[in-house]
Amino acid sequence: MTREFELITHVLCPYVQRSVIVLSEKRIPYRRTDIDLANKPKWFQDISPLGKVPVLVVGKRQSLFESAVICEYLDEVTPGSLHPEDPLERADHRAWIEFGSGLLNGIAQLYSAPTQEEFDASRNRLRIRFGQLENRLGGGPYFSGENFQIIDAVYGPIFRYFDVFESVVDLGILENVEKVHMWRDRLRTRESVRKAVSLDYPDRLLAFVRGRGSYMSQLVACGN
Ligand SMILES: N[C@@H](CCC(=O)N[C@@H](CS)C(=O)NCC(=O)O)C(=O)O
Repeated sequence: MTREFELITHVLCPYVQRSVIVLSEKRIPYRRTDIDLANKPKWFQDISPLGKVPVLVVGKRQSLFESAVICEYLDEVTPGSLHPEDPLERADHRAWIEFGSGLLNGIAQLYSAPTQEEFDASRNRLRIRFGQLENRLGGGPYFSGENFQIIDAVYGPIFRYFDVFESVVDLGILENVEKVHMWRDRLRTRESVRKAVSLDYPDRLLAFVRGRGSYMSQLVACGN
């Protein structure tokens, strides 16, 4: 494979982390370019139809957007596979990857909720979702058993939010979900997952949440 890859990223973005983890798992060389999403460069807007990261620039002319698409593409153009061979199982993984994107939206609602009432409502919705995930999981250690796959790259960044949040505030969301816990623990120690963010990620994430002016901003400020 002789293509050159550049990943356009943001330091906090969980969708970026998915692509970074897949790049790392498949040992694909690439260049990473962080951008400021509050001040998007014109060249970025030209290659990102939705104005979102990640974008994967392939060679000199082509680029891809949407993290799930990027992960599958990277998987397909390199040896080995991080996606199930069986079409039904693959489709099921895609569905649960989408479920993971829903969880990310739920987490954003949680840390952005302006009032305690809305925060509690977001928290309850997330509890229900993680209960559904618990019911779907098998014996582990990864989503589909022994092998780390794209879907594991999707959930590593989701659980990372809770690692950081729970270091300063007791959210009580991931309760009574034993399989989720075991999966989360396994992902936390996976090298590709650990190294998908910089060492100062927890501080940056907490600073970001403190700056939201939300109910959770206050909780994080008190607990820190
Ligand atoms: N569905 C997209 C979501 C990507 C996304 O929401 N990225 C956020 C950062 S985490 C973004 O770039 N937001 C910029 C904006 O909406 O202006 C994917 O999977 O790639």
